Amino acid sequence: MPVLHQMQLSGNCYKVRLTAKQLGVPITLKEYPELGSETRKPAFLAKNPNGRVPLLEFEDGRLLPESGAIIFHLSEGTKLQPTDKWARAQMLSWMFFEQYSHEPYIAVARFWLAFAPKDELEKKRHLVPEWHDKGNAALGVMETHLSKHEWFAGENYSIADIALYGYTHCAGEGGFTLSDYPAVSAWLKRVANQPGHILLDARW
Ligand SMILES: N[C@@H](CCC(=O)N[C@@H](CS)C(=O)NCC(=O)O)C(=O)O
Repeated sequence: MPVLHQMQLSGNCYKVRLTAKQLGVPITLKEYPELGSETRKPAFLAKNPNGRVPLLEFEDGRLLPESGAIIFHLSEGTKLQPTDKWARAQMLSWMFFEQYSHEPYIAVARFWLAFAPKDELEKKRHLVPEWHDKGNAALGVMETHLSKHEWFAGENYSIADIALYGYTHCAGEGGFTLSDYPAVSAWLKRVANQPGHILLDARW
């Protein structure tokens, strides 16, 4: 069975657990502490030189890092990816948006404000306004799209929704006010109502 190297509280790892659960793909979890830099030690770097989770390790030894690539691979040919060529391009477009314009601000604000040691946070405090400005800009882009569409790619729930749900649903922990975004808030409920949905902190 593939092993997901992961941290339970990471939204990036949650995307993989949610995708696997909704597709019925069996995986086992290997947990790493959120703090302590375990993923920067030689044993882990030998598996992922980028020193980050999620990392999916297959039984034959193949290793796949990056949440977007992992959920894309797991869901290939399933209901979680559109078949229409344009909708598939839209799916990837939103997944790249999540990685460049959303996660670096919303996930980072959440980590430092909700989980990092307070003395470490103080060293980063000057960056918080920028994280909030850019994170709110990303939420605004999502709000505009969701005011006119039910889902991010095509007519159905897909891995683009999972990728964006990972850190949007818990953005409040990073100091964002989700009630300012009614279309995003309604979409969060639609995602949470999908069959097989699991919570970020659900035990495996
Ligand atoms: N782009 C990567 C980001 C992965 C990432 O930032 N992982 C964090 C946890 S959310 C991590 O491994 N942090 C530990 C470290 O950087 O040492 C993805 O989407 O998988």
